[in-house]
Amino acid sequence: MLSNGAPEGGLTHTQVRFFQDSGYFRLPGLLSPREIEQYKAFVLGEKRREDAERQAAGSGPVVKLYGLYDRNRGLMDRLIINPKLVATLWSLLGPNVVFVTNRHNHATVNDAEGTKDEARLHRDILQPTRGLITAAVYLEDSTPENGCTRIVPGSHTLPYVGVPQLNGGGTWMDEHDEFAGLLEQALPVAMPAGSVLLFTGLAFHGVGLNLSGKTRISMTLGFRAADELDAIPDDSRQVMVTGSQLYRGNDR
Ligand SMILES: O=C(O)CCC(=O)C(=O)O
Repeated sequence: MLSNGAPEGGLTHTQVRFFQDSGYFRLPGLLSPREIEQYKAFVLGEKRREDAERQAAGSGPVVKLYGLYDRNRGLMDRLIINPKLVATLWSLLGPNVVFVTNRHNHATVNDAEGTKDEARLHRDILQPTRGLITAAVYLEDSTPENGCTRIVPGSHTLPYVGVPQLNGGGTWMDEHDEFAGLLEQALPVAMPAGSVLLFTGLAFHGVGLNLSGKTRISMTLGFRAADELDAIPDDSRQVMVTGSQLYRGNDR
C-alpha cells in the first residue's frame, strides 16, 4: 500500500493525467489465458441459452447480453475485484469505488449481424456531473478487422447537449449538428484478449463494424466513485468494489 492508502500497481500521476486529458486508458494483461477461457465459456453459455429462448419466441440471436452480474455473481465478483483493475480505478476515482449494475453490465458478441445497429458513436451517460468509467474487457483479440472499439479522444470535454436517446443510455453523436465535424475523428483501439480499455462515459465511442466473419467477444462494465451526497445509496443497483459508501452531506 502507498502512503495515501492507494493499493500498489495503480497509475502514475502522468498516466492519470493522460486519462483525464484523452478520456481513455489501455490496460493490457488483466486476465490470464485461463480466466479468458472461463469468461468466454460463461458468455457463450449464456448466449446459447438466451438465443434458444429468443428462437422459441421468434426473435433473432442476441448481440448484447444484459444483467451479467446476476447471471453469475461469483465469477463477476472475481472480475470486479481484480487487483490490477481495482488499483487502476483507485488511481482514477479515489478510495471508494462502486460497480454499477444498471448501466452496461453486459457482454457483446460482435459479429457481422450484431454490429449493424450498434456501431453509432455515443456517450454512455448524458450529464457531465454523472461520473462513470466504462471498462471494456476483451475476451478475444480486438482489431480494426473484427470491430474493435472506436473512440474520439478528448471528446469527453465537449459540452453537454440535450435530447437523450429515448431508452436509457447517453447521447448519439450523429444526432447533434454541433458534433458533425468530429464524426470522422474516431480512432480504432486494437486490444489483445485479456486486456481492458477504460474510458470516461462522456467520451464518444462505439463498437466497430465486424468484417472478419468471426466473433469479437467482450464484456462492458461501469464503475464510479461512491456518491458522497447520496444519503440512501441503492444497493440493489451497485456493488462496493473497494472502500465504503461514505456520506458527506451537511443536512441540518
Ligand atoms: O464493445 C465495444 O466496443 C463498445 C461497447 C459500447 O460502446 C457500449 O457498450 O457502450
